[in-house]
Amino acid sequence: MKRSTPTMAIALIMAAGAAFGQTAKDLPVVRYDGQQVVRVTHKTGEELARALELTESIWSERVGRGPVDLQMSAENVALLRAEGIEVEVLVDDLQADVEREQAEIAARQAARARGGDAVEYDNYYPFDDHVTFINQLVNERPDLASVSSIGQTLQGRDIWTVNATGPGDASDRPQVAINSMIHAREWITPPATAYLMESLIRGYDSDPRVRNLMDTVDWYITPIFNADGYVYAWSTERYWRKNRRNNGGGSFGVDLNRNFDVDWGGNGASNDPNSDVYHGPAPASEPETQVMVAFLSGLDDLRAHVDTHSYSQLVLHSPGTFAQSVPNEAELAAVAQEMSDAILETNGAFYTPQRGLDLYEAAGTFADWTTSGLSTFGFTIEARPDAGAGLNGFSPPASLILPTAQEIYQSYLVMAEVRTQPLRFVIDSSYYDDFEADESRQIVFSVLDALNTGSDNNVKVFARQGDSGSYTELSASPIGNDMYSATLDAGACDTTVEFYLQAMTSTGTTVDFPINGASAPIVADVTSDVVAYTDNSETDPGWSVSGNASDGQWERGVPDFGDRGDPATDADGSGQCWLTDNVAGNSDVDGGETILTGPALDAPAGSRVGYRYWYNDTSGGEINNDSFRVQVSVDGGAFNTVRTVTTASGSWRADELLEGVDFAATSDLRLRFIADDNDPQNVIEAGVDAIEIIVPGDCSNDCIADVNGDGLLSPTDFTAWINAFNSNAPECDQNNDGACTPADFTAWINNYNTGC
Ligand code: 0X9
Ligand code: ZN
Repeated sequence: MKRSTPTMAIALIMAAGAAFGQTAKDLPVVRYDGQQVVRVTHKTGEELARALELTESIWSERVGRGPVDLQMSAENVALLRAEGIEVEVLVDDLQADVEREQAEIAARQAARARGGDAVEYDNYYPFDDHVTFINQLVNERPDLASVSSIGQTLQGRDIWTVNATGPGDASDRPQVAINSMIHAREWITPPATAYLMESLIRGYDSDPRVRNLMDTVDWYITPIFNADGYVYAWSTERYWRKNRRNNGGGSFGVDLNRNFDVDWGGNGASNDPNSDVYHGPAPASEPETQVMVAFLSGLDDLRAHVDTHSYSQLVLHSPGTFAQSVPNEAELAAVAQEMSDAILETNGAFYTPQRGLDLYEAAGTFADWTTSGLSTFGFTIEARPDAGAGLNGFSPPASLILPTAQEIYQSYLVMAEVRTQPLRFVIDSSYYDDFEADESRQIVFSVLDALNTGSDNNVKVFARQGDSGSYTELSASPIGNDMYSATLDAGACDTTVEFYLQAMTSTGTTVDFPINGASAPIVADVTSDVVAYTDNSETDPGWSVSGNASDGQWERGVPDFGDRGDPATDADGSGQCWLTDNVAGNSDVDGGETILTGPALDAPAGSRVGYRYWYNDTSGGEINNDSFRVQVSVDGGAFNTVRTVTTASGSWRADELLEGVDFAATSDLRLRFIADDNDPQNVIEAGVDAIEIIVPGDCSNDCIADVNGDGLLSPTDFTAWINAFNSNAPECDQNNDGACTPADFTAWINNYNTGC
């Protein structure tokens, strides 16, 4: 491998002296004038060797097989071309690209709303902001998280590590360790761990899955492992990779991901201090490596670890070199597959699961060391963008930060579940969001063995109306594929339904979900919203299709499943939906817009529109050029765009429109769904289904004496009141004194006579 530091830059580094001011306004000092990033498609080993010889720095994951991304001077690119080697330019002028990125970061920073978090997912943030954000989160919930320095970097910076776990004694809980930013130029990685910390800490109260994982797992999260490198990449040299070791002779940096004591010095690591993959003078020679080794070795039950990198969209597992033998390789592969699936389901991005050595050999990596040295499950994730996206992979557009953080977060959760939970319960919150008062609701969930190998049994649901009293055991019916369904009664408006799931492992242990079942159940709100209109796409109430797209116009039907990112089924299970170009194979929109305009609908004041959509633009061309837009006209007048979706959904998504929008009752509410192909190269697929008009109910208008909630005042409400009294249910309280006493009987009679 070649040295990574452009020679002409050395003097400038010296001139920079100590680098201060980690803000986007200061340009990194090292310049990349005359440098390009190119993709070389080599046809022989000689061609690859020649390209590497002329390379300044290797950017790509895949050296050895297939095309490789290289940073190289324009002159050398010309040389390669002249020698007949196939070269595609990804970044024409790297210095201009660094300046573009820095200007964009500064502009977004300036435009940012005041009072936000120190780190958000709309921009790249320097070291200090990440440290501020960590402290902000920990200070918000000292009952759930703490931060400590596990030791110092070579230059004396703290390696901050957040410990997140639910309240109570965590000493018996297994541990999971996650880190990012081991390679200084991989700026999209700290947002992934920031998102994890934020979701665990801020989601604890509201998300039962998070609560379960916090109450059963002791999390250790190190967002910025190579702190010196990250600070240096912001201040001085944007595409720096290693730590900041002075190797002597003008050479700097040890690759921390070659410095661990696992096949140290083996294939894919270099003994040249100038190399980007320099393994250092000895195994764990670097303070950063030593700190991490000592810290993780001190954990008594480490179940899994992820080292988060970029780019190329991969989930890698051991072994990373042929010299290593890894007894649990098959299990590692199975977990990597689950992680990749979880990522795909989040936003439609595919991360290839594979063995590290099948990518290329790399000796002394962090994740191989956790796998072998600590006998745990270590993974290397390579974040977005995809190697084929034609982008500067270390400086992708900021629009990729949020989807990347979201999908990698899902893979962290799945990995933790597979490695720590005796059973995995999966329930989508859309099944229990907003129960409708006095109605019953079907919930669907799955119960999986750790790796979905064994069988589960005794699946039960326990539920109660309100937040006190005993739970009723409900039968959960198997509906195939490890899935179960149960029907829950909602009870009165403005109350809650509480429930938890239960199953028995193959070894006879009963497990509740969330873990503390009856004492910390899933809580669903009960509202009196009414669905006043539904269109499940089985008939056509008057939709029309227009637009200038040359192919791929909206059609109604049962999805004709292709392999280009369109849905396999409709959204609501009725069979049909609206889809762009409903054919197998080449089914996307081409050359413009296809517009689906709905019939005039009745909508009472204050109502909302619910619908489900599908959107994908995962292959071909530039990402984020195309869009799926939703427009509404409430009064027969102009259409306003109320949604613009540019991130692939990868699954049917539920959305609601007009929430909080003031409008008078209308009989002319119209919807419009536009799938827009701006980039002829790009495959764009869209779908729409399950349109609803939701009319908000007002719980205070509910008649309190209508105890059984059937909308009528009748003697059956008397029996219902007696039952409520006997079970101490919330409807018992007729005089609104917060208690259920015999005085409520007189109150019920009064309420009944008043007729509410
Ligand atoms: O080479 C690395 O350190 C990692 N890739 S990166 O481009 N982010 O530097 C991947 C190492 C994965 N392990 C193996 N390929 N064996
Ligand atoms: Zn890396």
